[in-house]
Formats: sequence, C-alpha cells, structure tokens
Amino acid sequence: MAKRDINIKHSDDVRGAGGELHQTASAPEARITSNHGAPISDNQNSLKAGARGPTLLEDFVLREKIQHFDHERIPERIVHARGSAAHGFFELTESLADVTTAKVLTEVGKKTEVFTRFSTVAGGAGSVDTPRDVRGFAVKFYTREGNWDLVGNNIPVFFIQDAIKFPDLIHSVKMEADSGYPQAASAHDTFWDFISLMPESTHMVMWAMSDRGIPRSLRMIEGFGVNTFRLLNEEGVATLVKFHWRPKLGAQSTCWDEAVKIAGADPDYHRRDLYEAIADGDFPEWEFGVQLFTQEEADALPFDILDATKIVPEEVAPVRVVGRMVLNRNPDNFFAETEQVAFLPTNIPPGIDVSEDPLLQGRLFSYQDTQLSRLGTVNFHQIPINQAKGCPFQNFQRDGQMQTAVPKGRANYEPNSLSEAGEDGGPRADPKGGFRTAAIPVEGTKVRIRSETFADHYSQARLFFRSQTPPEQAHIASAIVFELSKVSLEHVRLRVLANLRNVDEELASRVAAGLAIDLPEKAPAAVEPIDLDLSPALRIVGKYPETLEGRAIGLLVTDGADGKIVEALKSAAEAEGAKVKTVALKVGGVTLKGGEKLKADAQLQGAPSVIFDAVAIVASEDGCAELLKEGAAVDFAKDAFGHLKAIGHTKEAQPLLDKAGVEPDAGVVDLAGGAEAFLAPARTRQWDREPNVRILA
Ligand code: HDD
Repeated sequence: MAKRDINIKHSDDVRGAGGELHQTASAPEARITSNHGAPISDNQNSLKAGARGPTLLEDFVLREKIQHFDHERIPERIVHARGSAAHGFFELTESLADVTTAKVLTEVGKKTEVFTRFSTVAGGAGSVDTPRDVRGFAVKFYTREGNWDLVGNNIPVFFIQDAIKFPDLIHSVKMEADSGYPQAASAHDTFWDFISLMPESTHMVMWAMSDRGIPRSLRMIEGFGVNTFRLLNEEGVATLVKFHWRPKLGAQSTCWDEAVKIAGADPDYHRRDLYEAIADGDFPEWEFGVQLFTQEEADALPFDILDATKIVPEEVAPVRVVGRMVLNRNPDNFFAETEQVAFLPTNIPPGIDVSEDPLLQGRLFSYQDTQLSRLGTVNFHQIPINQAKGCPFQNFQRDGQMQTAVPKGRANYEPNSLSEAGEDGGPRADPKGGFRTAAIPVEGTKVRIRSETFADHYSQARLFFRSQTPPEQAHIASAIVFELSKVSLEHVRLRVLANLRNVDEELASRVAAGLAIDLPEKAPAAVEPIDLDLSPALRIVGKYPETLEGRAIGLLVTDGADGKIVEALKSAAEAEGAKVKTVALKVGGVTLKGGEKLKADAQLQGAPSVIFDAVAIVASEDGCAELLKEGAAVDFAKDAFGHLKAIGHTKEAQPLLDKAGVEPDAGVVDLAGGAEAFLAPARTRQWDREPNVRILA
C-alpha cells in the first residue's frame, strides 16, 4: 500500500456538553487563522443573531472562507486538462558539448531537478485516465541557465502541420459543441469529420489508433519532443535535433476492452499507479536520447524535417542515449504544483533553439498566452513550481497582478547609469552567455501556403502500419472499426476509408469488412505514397522486457484456501518487484484452511481483474462454490482471460473458470505446479490467446 505523508495538523476539537466547541490548539503555529493572520476561535459555527437566528453580514470569518472556496477553481487547460505529475531529476550520462553549449546537456553526472507532468489531451480535468488518446509528456528542467520545458507527447508526430489548424483540431475532438458529449473520446462525428478532411493527420491517427493510445501506465510510455529543434555549439554551428524519452519498463499497453472497464473500476488508474509507485520507492525511469542531423543530412531525407507529421525512423538516424530521468517525489499539493505548473516551449536555455516548423512556431505564442487566462497574471512565473529554481531571475519587468517580489531601488529601466552614483543599477544583458538564436538565413515572399515538401501524407502512415506485428495491426484495424462505428455520418466513414486505401489496401479492406460496408474509391493523394523501409522500432509487442517489475498481481482468495499457496505466490512475486494484492468477497478477509485469518487488501467488487496484470484464484471447494454465486467473481476470471492475462488457479477453482469460459492454454496455470509456473506467463501478456477471445478486424 502506498505510504502517504499527511501534513495537515489537527487541532483536537472537543465538543462540550452543550455542543460548544473547545479547541485545544494554543500554540500560534497550530491554530487556524484568517488569510490575514487573525486567529480564529470557532471554525464550526457562523456568527448568528441568536442560536437560531439569521447569519450576520459582519461575519468576516465566514465570508472569507466561503469567498475563497467560491474561487478555488481556475480555468482548466484547454487541452491536456487531466494530468498527473511528479518531481525528480535528470542526469546527463554523455556530453553533447560538441553540438551544444547548454549546460544541462554538457555537464556529465550533474543532476538537474525536473517536474514532469503527464496528461491525456481531450478530456476535462475530472475525466478518466484510460480513454484512447495521446498522452502529454511535459518535462520542466530547472537548469542553471533558466527553465527548459520539453513539452512533448507519447507519440512522435502530430495531427496537423500548421498551428493555425490547432483550434479546429481541438474543437473537433472535444465533446461536441451542441450536446456536450462525448467526454474524453475521439469516437464521434466531428473528430472523424475533421480528420477525414485533413489527410496530413493520417499518420498520427495510425499511432493514436495503435496500442500506444491506451497505455498500461504512465511509467510505460515513451516520450517525444515531436518538433525538430536546434542545438547550438560554442562556434554557433547549429545541429538539428529530435528528443526522445524511453521508459525503463518498456512501452506497454492495455487491451481496449480492458481500458474501457478500467475507466469504471478506477478512473484514476494512471494517476494512482504513478503516485503509489513513487510512494513505494519504485521510481519510474526513462532514458533520454537525441537524434542529431546536420542540415545536409536533413535535406537528404525523403520528407521535410520541419513537418511535424513525420518521424525520422530510428533505423535511419539512431537515437543516441545521453541521459536519464528518474521521478522520485510526489507533489505535496496537487493544485499548487500539478495544476499550476505552466509549460512553455519558449523556455529554452542558451545552446538550444527552435526550428521553423510552423507548428512549433505557433506553439511559441500559444503557451505563454494560455497561462494568462489560466493563471490570471503575467506573474505566473513567480508561482513556486514555475520559478527558475536553478538560477536567479532578474530583469526590469515590474508590477502586475499578484506581484510577490519586492524589488529594491529605483533601477527599473535600462540603460541606466545609477551605479555611477553608488546605486544598484540592476542586471545587464550577457551577449556571450545569453540566449542565442541560430543564424539561419531566412528570406522569402510573404505567403500563406504549405510547403510542397509537406505534401506526402501517406508514406509514413503506411510505414507505421506495415512495421507493426500482426496483433498490433489487428488492434489498429479494430480500433478504427470501433471509432467509425460510433460515427453516425455515413459520408465521413466512407471518406476515412477512401483515405485509408492510400495507407494500406488490406487495412482499408479489413476496416470496411469490420463495418460491413463496401470500400469506396481511393481518395486522390496530393503525392503518391512510397514504400519506405520498415521500422521495427515502431512496435510495442515483443519490445518491452518480460518482467514482474511494475506489474500488479491480484490473488482472489476464499475461505478454506491454502495459505501456503498464497504466501508462496506473494513472496515470489514481490521478490521480483510485483505489487501483490489479496482480494476477497469481504474486505475483512478469509479464514484459511488451517483456521488462520488472512486480511484482504481489497473487496472483490472494488478490485476487478482489470486493475491487475495477472491474477490467481486460490480457492477451496466450498470457497469456489461461494464465488460461483457472485457475478464479480465470474467476471474476474472472464476478464482476466479476455484481457490476455496469466491466470493461476487451484484445482478447486476449476468450476469458476468453467463458468467464466476460461479455456486451457499456456497462460492458464494450475498452482500445484508452484509459483514459478504462474509467474512465467505473468511477466507478459498472452498475445497468442487473442484470436480465441475476440473477433479482430
Ligand atoms: Fe500543446 C498544452 C504537447 C501542439 C497549445 N501541449 C500541452 C501539453 C502538452 C502539449 C504535453 C500539456 C502541458 C502541461 O502538462 O501543462 N502540444 C503538445 C505537442 C504538440 C502540441 C507535443 C505538437 C508538437 N499545442 C500544440 C499547438 C498548440 C498548442 C500547435 C497551439 C497552437 N498546448 C497548447 C496550449 C496548452 C497546451 C493551449 C494548454 C495548456 C497549456 O498549453 O499550458 O497552449
């Protein structure tokens, strides 16, 4: 169980016989005060004209408390509203001094504090954690040269090529404007209408429909800076760069049906997983890597590196791992830190620079702007989580709402000569160590057009689809069938299919068959797609480590069960880093075979198998008879089987498996064979089982 630090100080409230309140807090640091410091004598009763009389306007204690409460919420982020974050550090393991002067990328061994926020994109702040969606992956490095915010996603490409399309994209995916639904879902008319009219989105749609759109854990997502950036070295030479994060636990996903059910079982599934892992000392870790290119190398690629709908395959330009990030501390306060953190792609230290990617160029404006409506003032950089902790910040910007700094002296302009009179003249620009912009030659006629080099919308979508393993391809096809089945506009479905024919004819046919509609004519492509060399690096299946680390195992235990089996499973699984929870019909637990009591970690109704990676049913004959009467027990086994999980069971549990339709296979294991027989399949998912449990497109 996660350990929580609860910092709230309780003043022992004691009620007298007449209901009057006696507070025992007397030390000044323990007593409640108003926001302005006045000690409060009674936090339970408002000031009234008589015990049963009306409340008095005079009651400033009541008014301040209610008024503050009334204003507790701030506008949620227009996108990425639902997020979870943690503190940690970044450690450079290999210097990039040849290509950049940024200290954070040149000082090997130096640990730079970070604050990292993960998010879904479409849902509101109170939505669930497991919809099919892109995941945000935003890292704030508190470097010695100012904050560096690498505001990326778990998918390396984007839906659109130009920032001017962003409001349209987001309007289309959010709940529909008239009805206000669906929440946190792309499976609806307006999203697919927009997508089908924007062929450039096809590549990212492939990624979003793949298993990457339904991650198992935030600890198991990759991260990408998406846009191309530049690094600048001492000589001012620029190198193009793409940034990558790779989770130590590997990229892993849930099954779609599982993700849907988790949303009901535990809407906070990812948030809880991250929080508990960190609280338990299982610190999530990522490798940090870069792909570097000279301008000449970039020019030789068959697509434009400024086009955010394109990747550079790792097989073409390997990812050079130069650091790692470890998240090792939960926020103390969700609002103050996770909610108020403001990421800005414009936060970049000297030695890193932006590119002309038109999507990134728009982002450079949008984030600063949105913080003003979200956090309400130009002084949002003074909020502790946003402060440049790695170095001092000083300039002549002054005043504004919620100004908390108290600058001294009269130097609030520059140039000034106040120092000549012995006064503090304030800071000055640093031409050598200050932020530099890559001296990239730029000229042209003012035009509103998209570059011809951005016109190939399908080759990389095809590359992505064809590089997947068969189960992953089937998931993509099935996901598109699911989404389009929720689309009510027939012409939109057809337009998606017409576009898909440019990606892969077989994919288009599978989706059409899954919808039971005829394939329309192929949509004309601006540029005919080409077959690129496949990139196995784009897969998930077969890439992640088979391990119990980061996995949760549920042991469904009944009265009369053999305690030795429970103990053996628990200790063997925990020794390998799994989290084990006992689940029983009643939370008080069970009486084991020998008469001893075993407390349950969770009641069955609240701990369905969807929240575990593998399950074991340790039942006695009578215990199993009880389970047969409980639908949640049948679902426990049925869903574990359907979600391709290892199932260990005692012989006595067989009737439950039969009722749940669990068929024998390599992942269904008799616990008489010992703990290892169960733990071996529990280290991964039983992909081979999938064709037996569902019809895939
Ligand atoms: Fe964005 C938030 C990632 C394109 C406008 N974006 C936001 C967050 C992430 C991303 C992870 C959440 C940060 C947090 O946790 O607070 N966005 C991306 C990526 C993009 C991208 C990887 C493509 C490469 N974004 C993008 C465009 C625009 C925006 C093209 C506008 C033109 N994004 C915003 C925003 C948000 C935001 C409206 C909402 C909250 C915030 O900025 O702070 O300004």
